Amino acid sequence: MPEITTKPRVQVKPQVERPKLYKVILINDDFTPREFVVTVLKGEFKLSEDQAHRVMITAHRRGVCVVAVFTRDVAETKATRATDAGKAKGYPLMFTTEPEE
Ligand code: TYC
Repeated sequence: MPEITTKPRVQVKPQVERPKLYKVILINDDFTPREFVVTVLKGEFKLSEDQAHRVMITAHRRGVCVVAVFTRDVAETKATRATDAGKAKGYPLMFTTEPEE
């Protein structure tokens, strides 16, 4: 009996896909004290003093800095909480989110 082999014509989509990841971005401003930015980065994003200082100084010098990458919900929650921490003190500190390429 001859064996007939067939090739699937369409690519099968994997059943489980990796969730899309979102960057949390820190925006520089002229008013929020550096030490406060570092405190928020340590508290909300669990960065060490050294990591938090590097992220803060990068945003200060370049205008923006990627803080970390999370699933969408986590990124949005952390960005909102960190922005609200600044608002509560009257600072214009701002964190945004953006999907990873
Ligand atoms: N530029 C602020 C200052 O000189 C410090 C700062 C750094 C604020 C990073 C926000 O995302 C920021 N006091």
